[in-house]
Amino acid sequence: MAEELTLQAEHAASEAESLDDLRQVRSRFLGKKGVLSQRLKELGSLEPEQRKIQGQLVHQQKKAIEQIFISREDELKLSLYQKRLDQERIDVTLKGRYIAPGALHPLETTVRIVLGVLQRMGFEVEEGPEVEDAFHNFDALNFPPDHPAKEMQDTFFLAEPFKDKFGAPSLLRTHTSPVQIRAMEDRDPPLKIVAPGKVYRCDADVTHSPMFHQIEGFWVDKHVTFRDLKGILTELIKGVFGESIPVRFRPSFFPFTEPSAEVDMGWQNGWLEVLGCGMIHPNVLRAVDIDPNVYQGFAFGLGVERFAMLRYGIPDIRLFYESDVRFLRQLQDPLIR
Ligand code: 2NL
Repeated sequence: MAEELTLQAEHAASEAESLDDLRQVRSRFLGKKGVLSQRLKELGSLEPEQRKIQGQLVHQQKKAIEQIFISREDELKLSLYQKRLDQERIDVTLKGRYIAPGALHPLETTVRIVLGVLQRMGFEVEEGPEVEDAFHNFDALNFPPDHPAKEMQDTFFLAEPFKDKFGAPSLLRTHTSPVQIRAMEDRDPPLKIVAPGKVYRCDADVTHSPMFHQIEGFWVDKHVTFRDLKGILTELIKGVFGESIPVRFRPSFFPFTEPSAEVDMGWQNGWLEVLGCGMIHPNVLRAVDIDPNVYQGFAFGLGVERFAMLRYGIPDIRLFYESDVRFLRQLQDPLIR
């Protein structure tokens, strides 16, 4: 009889396959209303002599059954742990997945080379909005009202409702000059700033893209002269294309500079135009409340695509925008980050 109960407990415990199961089974034997509690209560109706003998027996039985459940619980916990170990195993010896390292686009590399040379000569880099108003893109730059660049066919104007504060349509900037106009509006000279970024013109062929990149720079202070312009721009071209490259300055015209010049570099017993520049026109300084009798400065602008095409010998501007890795890999420059 007594042995039988222990065997029953052993059997029931071994059938339990989870800790929850086991708890329920255990309470059938050891709980407040369990079999053993019942046995202990029944002792009360026995003779004192019998009660003592039976009491010891029930007590031993209870100890034995408690031990059965403790063992089974240990066994279940161990097997659940083993199961987790098997299921959640990761093979730390597996080879990692290859992640191809990215590389800079040749236009970005070119921008960084140019900015690097200018930063070493004291220029700060500044950026501005690509959607502009006519004042910052044209009027402040001394464009006459009838200048062809302001025509629909040359400039991308935004459709309604994008208007400036005078009700004129907003536009995609055609050069990065507005960044410099904004810098002069916001701060007092001395200012020595270079502005890289995307610009937009209605134009498309092998050397023109409706979106391209420009870098413009300017320096305004009390004693900036045309000699500073020549010295800094000569250093810029030699810094980008090589110390031995010949450089020449040729008279030119821009509405926003006077005098203006085009800069050429020597190439294959001829000359190649690489950038435009000039002394900032007094009207431009006046438009941003700088007194041209106190301050003067020079400014220059260059096309990043043109620089990159010359530097790498690329015949077609569209190659920059096609994301063809066979082209891009040939121009990777591991030294520029
Ligand atoms: C070119 C010529 C140039 C400027 C850009 C400039 C900017 C301000 C005032 C005066 Cl805020 N000038 N920029 C001056 C001369 C030439 O660019 O051929 N770019 C591709």
